[in-house]
Amino acid sequence: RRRARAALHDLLPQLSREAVAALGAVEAAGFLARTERWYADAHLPLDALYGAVADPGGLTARLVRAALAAAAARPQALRELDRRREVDGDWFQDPRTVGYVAYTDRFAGTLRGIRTRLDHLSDLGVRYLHLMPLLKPRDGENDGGYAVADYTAVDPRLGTMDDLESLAGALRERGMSLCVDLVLNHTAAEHPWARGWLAGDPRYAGFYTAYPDREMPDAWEATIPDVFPDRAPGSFSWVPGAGGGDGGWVWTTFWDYQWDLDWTCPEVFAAMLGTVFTLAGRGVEVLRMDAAPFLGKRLGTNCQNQPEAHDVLQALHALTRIAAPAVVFKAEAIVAPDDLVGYLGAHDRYRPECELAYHNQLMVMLWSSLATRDARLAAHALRRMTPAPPTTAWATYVRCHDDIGWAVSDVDAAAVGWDGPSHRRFLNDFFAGRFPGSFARGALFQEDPDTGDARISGSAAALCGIDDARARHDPAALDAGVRRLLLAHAVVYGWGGIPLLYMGDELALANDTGYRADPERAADNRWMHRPPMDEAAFARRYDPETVEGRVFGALAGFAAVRAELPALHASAPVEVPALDDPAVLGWTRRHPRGGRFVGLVNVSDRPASVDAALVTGLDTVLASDGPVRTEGGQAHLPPLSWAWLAEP
Ligand code: OTU
Repeated sequence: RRRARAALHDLLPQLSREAVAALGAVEAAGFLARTERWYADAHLPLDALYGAVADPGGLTARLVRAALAAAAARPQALRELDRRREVDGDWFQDPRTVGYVAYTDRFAGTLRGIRTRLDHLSDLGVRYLHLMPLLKPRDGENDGGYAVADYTAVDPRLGTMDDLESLAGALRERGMSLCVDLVLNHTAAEHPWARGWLAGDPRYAGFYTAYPDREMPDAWEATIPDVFPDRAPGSFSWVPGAGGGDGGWVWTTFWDYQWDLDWTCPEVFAAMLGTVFTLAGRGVEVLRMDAAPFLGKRLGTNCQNQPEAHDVLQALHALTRIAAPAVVFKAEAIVAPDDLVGYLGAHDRYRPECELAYHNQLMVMLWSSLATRDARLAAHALRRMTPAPPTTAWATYVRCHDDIGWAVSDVDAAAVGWDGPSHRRFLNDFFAGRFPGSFARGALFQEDPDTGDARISGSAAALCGIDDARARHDPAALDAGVRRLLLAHAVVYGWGGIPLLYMGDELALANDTGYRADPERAADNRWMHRPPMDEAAFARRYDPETVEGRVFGALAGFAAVRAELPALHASAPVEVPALDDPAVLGWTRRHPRGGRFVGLVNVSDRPASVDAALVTGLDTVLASDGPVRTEGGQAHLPPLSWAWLAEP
């Protein structure tokens, strides 16, 4: 830290002159204040990452100058946004913030087409729009856009960079922030960096890793679990011509056409920082840091959640604060609960990192509770999690575009008397519809023949029992399915943080089978829960007599009620009380400005109750079945019901 301070001291006089020349005196004052605030947060992780191969002071100074150039190139409207965010920097923690996630083509055809859907987003209270990967992918299979061939161009099927910029502006006028993916761990094999590296271009030396024989790949693979065991086992792929000789084993954690960047190379860091600045300069406000856990590799480990992954994120984050203070980071780290909070900066060093991270533990626990009709595991696991730091927020969600991996810790399972592996096996059987009496119609994803592990695909509606009930024409089962879907969203919207609504879930869209006819997608059943917008279902959204109308109306209501509850500001800690009835998950929040909040859901098909003391003095502000009834010292919850209560 002392050395970082000394390096900053040496840098400042010259940097001040450069900043005044580039930005003018007024803007320069802000830039220099940000540099002073964030310099050490960049220097220290850069030193940890690259101290052995580069002078950390020199490297940091170079990158701060890149931040200055990015600040100088920032359009006026974004500079105004920067000023605004210096005032309302907690916008992403605000209970008015609701998120929506969609594939541009499946939602609206093109980036320009998104304009026609803005009223739909406003109806749902959306203030944050994540458009799934939209940068130019490789031709052919592209992993849903996660195999990027050019970070500086938009997929021509969706539009252009100028379209992206003007969409970001249109969203901003509506108070909506645009979130875009940044794939950090790998590029497509066709990306210019990969082509340059393969051709021996010195500018890309060290960008990727190749080994001439199996010795090192075997050593690494001994402890690295497979991400895609059924079609892409192992973490290396043979590439002719790689490594300067006949060929080499190139690091490919995911599909063989996705080559892992080598983050031990400082030029990779500089190049990716340039990408961050490009997207920020177009008006992207939230960067979703894809596959964040995989950035640091250490022999003998699972090569996830290593200290280097955090160093990379922290250094990128600090430099982005200097260049474009309106921009926030969201970590995509779908990992075990104990590893998760680290991406929000709650690790041993407590350095700022991402402002947002996916709460996959809450997501997994919702599905586990619905399957078992028992909330004890959820209550236990959620209660013992390290709280999110008060300046950060969870992105809470019921369903995302990926498979569901059962992040149930063996310790948590044991605490409620269950066996971790058997419970995970049960969840796969249940959601694949193989367990007797299951209401779910999902499918196994990436079943591993060696370990028996698998994950689950399927739309939220299908996993809740709606598809099954529709197929059987069973109105009671349909009602139960709709209740499950809404109950899960009642938790996600009431937990605090940004609730993310996945396109189609507001209309309870069923599993999509269309992908099977497309050779580029047929082998990846995650496409069953990435449907195109169903225009007929969309047209029914205002009709409360339809399933679509019921779900849409309820979710719009959740957003409207939530917006008025200061206790749902993400800075307030969430607590999970111990309740007598195993069918009930409860959570409480207290905000100094907005008093107490209690959320309750009954995940079972029978009536349940909790001690009325928990809700004494609170009003029901939202509920599935009218105000919560208290009687005989108990508060009563009908089957598959939800309720939010708050201090009047
Ligand atoms: C992410 O997911 C994306 O969400 C996926 O759609 C991509 O296929 C993948 O990266 C590759 O770019 O392992 O099964 O902890 O869960 O990065 C999906 C993070 C994944 C991983 C996540 C990854």
